[in-house]
Amino acid sequence: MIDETRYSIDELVDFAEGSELERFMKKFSTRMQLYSGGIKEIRTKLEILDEEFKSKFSYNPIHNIESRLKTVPSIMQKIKAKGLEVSIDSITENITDIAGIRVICNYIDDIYRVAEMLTAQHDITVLQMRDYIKNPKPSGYKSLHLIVEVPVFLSTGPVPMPVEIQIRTIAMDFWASLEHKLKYKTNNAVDDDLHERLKKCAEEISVLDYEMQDIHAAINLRNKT
Ligand code: 0O2
Repeated sequence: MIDETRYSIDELVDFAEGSELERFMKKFSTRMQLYSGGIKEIRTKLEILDEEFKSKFSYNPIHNIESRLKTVPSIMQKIKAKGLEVSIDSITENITDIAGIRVICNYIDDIYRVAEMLTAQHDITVLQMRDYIKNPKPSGYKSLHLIVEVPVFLSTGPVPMPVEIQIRTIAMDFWASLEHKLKYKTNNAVDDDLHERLKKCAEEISVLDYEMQDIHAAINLRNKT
């Protein structure tokens, strides 16, 4: 899993902080396969729920699903930034977003509907839930964040794996994606006035989200009567 060609041996040895390199890499690679399994499990669950919803109510709550496995440099950066030991055990214990899934919904209500349907499943354990929709981040960022544990079945039995799920609307995703790129391009040093403008955009987008949801509900009601 580790792309050794991109790093000097010194860097990899430094990453593994004294643990025997080959052993570290083998263990790391096995662990990454498990995270990848976690993504597949959750993705399948979400797809099944979306299809079931569509067949019952002729409507898909999920617009699209994206997933990613955190890159090795990004994991190393995060564990070092937290000032923690660089070891498999420390990474396993402290980095909970190695397996990440982003669920883009059409409307705000769909976010909570999807979260509820998923977390009600008996093999899912919710480790953490952060509602940045009800309590947006100072930047204006909105999203529902869950960290769940899902069993990945190996020949030796199930292994519970943590997966971070970010659920948000198309509008919230539009803002978060552009804001992330803008901050990344400027090395996170966004001037105060630009920060305020970005925050204002997030608020305006939120008004649109609620308005679109109201229109959707009104149309549904009209179609039923
Ligand atoms: P990436 O590359 O997206 O994965 P923790 O992960 O718990 O150590 P934190 O910040 O307490 O860190 O977790 P939080 O806030 O629940 O979620 C972090 C993730 O949310 C980020 O991942 C981003 O994806 C997203 N996020 C949080 N705040 C913002 C924001 O202001 N703007 C945007 N665009 N995204 C945000 P990473 O690890 O930073 O990066």
